[in-house]
Amino acid sequence: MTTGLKMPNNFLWGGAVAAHQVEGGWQDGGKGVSIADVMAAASREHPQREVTDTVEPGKVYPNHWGIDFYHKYSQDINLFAELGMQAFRTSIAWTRIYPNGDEKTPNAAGLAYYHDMFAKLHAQGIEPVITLSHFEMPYHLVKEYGGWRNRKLIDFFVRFATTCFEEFHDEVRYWMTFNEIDNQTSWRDPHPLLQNSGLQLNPGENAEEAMFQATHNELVASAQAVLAAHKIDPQLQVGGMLAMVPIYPLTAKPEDQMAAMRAMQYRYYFGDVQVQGKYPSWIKAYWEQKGYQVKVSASDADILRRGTVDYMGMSYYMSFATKERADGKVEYDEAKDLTDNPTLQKSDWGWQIDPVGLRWILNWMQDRWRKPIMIVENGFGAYDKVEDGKIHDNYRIDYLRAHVAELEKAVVVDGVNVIGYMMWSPIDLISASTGEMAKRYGLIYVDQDDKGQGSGERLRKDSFYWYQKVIQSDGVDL
Ligand code: BGP
Repeated sequence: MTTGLKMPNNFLWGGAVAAHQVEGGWQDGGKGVSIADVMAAASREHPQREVTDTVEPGKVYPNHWGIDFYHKYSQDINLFAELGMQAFRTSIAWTRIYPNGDEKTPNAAGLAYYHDMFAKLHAQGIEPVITLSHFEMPYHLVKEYGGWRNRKLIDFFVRFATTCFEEFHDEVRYWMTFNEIDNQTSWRDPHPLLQNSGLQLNPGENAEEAMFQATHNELVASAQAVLAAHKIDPQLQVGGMLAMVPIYPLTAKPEDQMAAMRAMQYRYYFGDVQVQGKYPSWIKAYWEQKGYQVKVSASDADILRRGTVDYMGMSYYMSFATKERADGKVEYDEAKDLTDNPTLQKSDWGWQIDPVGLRWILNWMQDRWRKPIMIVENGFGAYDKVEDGKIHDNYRIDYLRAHVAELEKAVVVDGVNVIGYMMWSPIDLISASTGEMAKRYGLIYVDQDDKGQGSGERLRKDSFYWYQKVIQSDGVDL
């Protein structure tokens, strides 16, 4: 055992999933088709998940079955309670509430499903924490409207959010609008765009300009949702949610420092807008230099100013480094210039492991935004082996222990206002980037392979017992 620092009594220890990665039941209860439902698993021919217009025979669509949480949530919540979880983060699948996204009235069966899930959680003393949009928007909104490039999406999203706040405000206090809205700055890879904002690029279209417009519309929708929530119930806490990835300068060379600062500005302007209610100054200069015509109306600016978030949710998995560009230009495009940090080890999927980076980024967020922070994802994807019904996942325990230790220093030593830690994930689920089951994150093993075959049985891994003690001891027993 390692001795950690005691965390505050009201600190929320928990675990996180997203609806499309666990629920399955993709056509049950009147659910519509989401973007995740038409994403085939990555394969050798398609190293990134392919989006197909219809469900094609021979392709694997793992989100159709998830881990069957749609039917098994009661038993899984019992396991979460045994683990000692105080909070459970999931998303409300938009397509269960508004199957196509543009209906006027919600689907009663979808509302009933989440009412029942929240009742089960409360009966076990577990607080639900809800994301409204987690890579699972209605596919109809992509096909019919072109995704978030279209301002009509603002109204559809706000209608969905308002329905959720009205329905569930007595059951859910903590909300987040868009999961990892910032990962769309990696715009050269089409997937962040498709998964987040349903953006399919037109031939010849400038991807970066399209990204700025779509995400502007999302930011306005997010701010409007915050305003709607506070009007319905001033107790509600609505946060943004960002993938926090420290981008360090590779060396002490001033040009490398400049490159790293630019990369951080570029990725985290979303947080600036959501917390400070306006775009940072660099962005307008940048749009002008590039000749981008991003439509930001006066009323948008007013909504952004008023609809600032109550806290910031974040995921943390890894860090990157960057250096001066070969052409000497100081550009903003982060995706081009990220490089490995030679001081760090990587996971089997090439994700660089950096526990100290968590303490670093928590301090950075506190200094920049001065809002409460909720860690709503942090975990380790790995291949697991079952031996005599046991899973000895020391590598996962090592990862989590090192990260929790740094989180505790950030809170206790540095005074950063972190209100919760929801690890990813209490239970194995479908990987968002690859569609694999084999990339396992869970403390609970699910007997199921990449094709959905297996008994579906749940087994407690060694990490389950480890995290149980962490929670019981308020973070002291690491
Ligand atoms: C985050 C997503 C999650 C989750 C996690 C792990 O970006 O918010 O949905 O999947 O990453 O990523 P992956 O499943 O691709 O390994």
